[in-house]
Amino acid sequence: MNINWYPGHMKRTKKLLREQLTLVDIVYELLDARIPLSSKNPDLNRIIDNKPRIVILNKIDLADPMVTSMWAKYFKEQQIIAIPVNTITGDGIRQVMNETEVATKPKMDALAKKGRRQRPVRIMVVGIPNVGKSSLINKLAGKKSTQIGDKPGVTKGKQWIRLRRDMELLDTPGILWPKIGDSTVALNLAFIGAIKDEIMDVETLAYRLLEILWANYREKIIVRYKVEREYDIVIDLMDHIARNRGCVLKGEEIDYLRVSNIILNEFRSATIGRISLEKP
Ligand SMILES: Nc1nc2c(ncn2[C@@H]2O[C@H](COP(=O)(O)OP(=O)(O)O)[C@@H](O)[C@H]2O)c(=O)[nH]1
Ligand SMILES: [Mg+2]
Repeated sequence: MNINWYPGHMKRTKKLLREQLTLVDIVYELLDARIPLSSKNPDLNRIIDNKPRIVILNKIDLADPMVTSMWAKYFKEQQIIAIPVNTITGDGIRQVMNETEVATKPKMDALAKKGRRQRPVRIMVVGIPNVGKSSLINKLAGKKSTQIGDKPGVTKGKQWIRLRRDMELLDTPGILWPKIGDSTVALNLAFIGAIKDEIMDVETLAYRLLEILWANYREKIIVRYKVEREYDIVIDLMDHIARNRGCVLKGEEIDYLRVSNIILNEFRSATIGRISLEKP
């Protein structure tokens, strides 16, 4: 279904990830707050082993705040630290740093006890494409951070970015492949734009999204598209939105491609409102 993730590519990605993991003390697992399950790679648990991990629910500015709170609670109940973050504004970043200190303290204390030289905590970011890894690295690095040159024994080309006196970050994130186990996951990833629209034609994709929004976020659709009556048939609702937005071709024919792009774009930019597609 997603042609970019053929087995050979997955195998190479996994190998690289394992190599990167040997270098760090803690992993930041980035998820999209709108679809925390669909944007998760369940294989990561096995690959990380017992390394400390912090789940970062990213793009909270686009997600339904009530649902994001439910997710934070859900992860907490499973003894997993999960922090809602906006990597563009930096909301939640301070909490990430505080939790990093707490989560790595046992290991750093143990090293000190063994008489090892004190060194900064080493961190890396992992996640599927488009979840915000580069944005997070940039935000964490900030302006003041200093690049630290290659170290002996460290994979060539890798750079460490000093975040604080006691923390450094690998400048290249670990890339995870999305786990497209069923069509719901594929759809969720396509809705947020994490995988190419090509998995399905844009019109079907927008139609499927509109079905979900009409069922779960009806109020927002009513307000955004000036809906004035009930629609039992979603295609009729789509026609209404098209006419409302002037997506009409010659002879009063509906321009489905144009209205579909409008719906997808306005969902992805949260112009329709802050919407989550998965609840715990
Ligand atoms: N609204 C919003 N957009 C974000 C956030 N974090 C990242 N993005 C956007 O998501 C897109 C993908 O981000 P990027 O860092 O390149 O993802 P990567 O592929 O995981 O490295 C970019 O357009 C970012 O500007 C966030 O917290 N909120
Ligand atoms: Mg990137």
